[in-house]
Amino acid sequence: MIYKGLIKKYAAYLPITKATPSLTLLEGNTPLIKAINLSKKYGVSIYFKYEGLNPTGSFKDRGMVVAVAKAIEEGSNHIICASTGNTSASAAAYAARANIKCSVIIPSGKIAYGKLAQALIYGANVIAVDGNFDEALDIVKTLADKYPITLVNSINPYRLQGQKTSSFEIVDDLGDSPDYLCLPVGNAGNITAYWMGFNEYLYKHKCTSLPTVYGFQAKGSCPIVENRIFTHPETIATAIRIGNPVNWDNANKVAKQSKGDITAITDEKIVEAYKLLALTEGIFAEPASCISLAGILQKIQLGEIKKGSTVVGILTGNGLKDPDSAINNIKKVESIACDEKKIKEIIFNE
Ligand code: AN7
Repeated sequence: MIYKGLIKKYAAYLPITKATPSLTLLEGNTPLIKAINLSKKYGVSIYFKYEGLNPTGSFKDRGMVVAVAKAIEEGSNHIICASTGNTSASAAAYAARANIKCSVIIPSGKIAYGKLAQALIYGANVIAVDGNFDEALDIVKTLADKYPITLVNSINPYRLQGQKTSSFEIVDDLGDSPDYLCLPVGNAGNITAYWMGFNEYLYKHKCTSLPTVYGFQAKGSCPIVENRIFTHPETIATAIRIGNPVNWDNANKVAKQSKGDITAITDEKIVEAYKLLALTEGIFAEPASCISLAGILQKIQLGEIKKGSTVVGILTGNGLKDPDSAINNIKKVESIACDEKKIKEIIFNE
């Protein structure tokens, strides 16, 4: 059957009515890639859900397509969000597709270059502020309360509805839930959405069990782990540089109900995993996404992820979003004369 996008495919599971406009960039339907080399090394079946292959290069498209379709159904012609980058790229693309206005507020200097390029080329009204994500979100909430403009951050319940469809795809691919699900946590919308998805599939007898969910925050930006607001969150993983998560309570509920937890990973370990994923599996994901692999390795080492089990790590965003992180973390390329002998020496001596 030809794939017609997430809303069509999962209409029965989504808050869709006859009045919901059909909107799609053919989001979802992303590959679940087995990490063949890492699985062999650790004796664990490790799979990656490569959400970086969505139309704007991140998982945000799943929720955004539903949020924008519902906004239009409800008569809105202008959406707004605060963003660490990926939400703004996605909002801008779907607004362009649907022919409505989009305004995005981003923390100045703290979003990856590719994401900024996307928001601009899709024609959003991009406002960079001297402040972090949390401060930008406060303003967006106030504006959406006062004026006729629809907020599409993950406070908007349609976002999580769309995002839960990734769980359906994982179960459909594996034949059941994995033993463990590992993913990054920023605003904790995604972890909440995945849990909803697995529970809904369990209720509909599409799977027989639920995964243990392990969420990971960056050490310099881990409000849920330390149970305090971070007023100055810092991490190389700018996507999850969030100090006061919207879905904080839900993240704790998911951890408790699934017998998992939310733990912190240092930037050093994130960068290690970022390189390892590309080098050993040929998969390029942005730093925030690679916290999933860093977390998997930590849980294997601690014996919490057992040998012989099945693990799914969520790679939330494409590595191409953030070329600076790659270039800054690998040795510099020096240019030399275009000379066969010199090049030969380098190639065979490396
Ligand atoms: C690649 O774009 O919050 O825990 O404004 O871009 O659901 O917030 C991005 C979050 C993980 C965290 N990985 O997901 C934004 C934004 C990537 C991300 C997360 C984000 P949530």
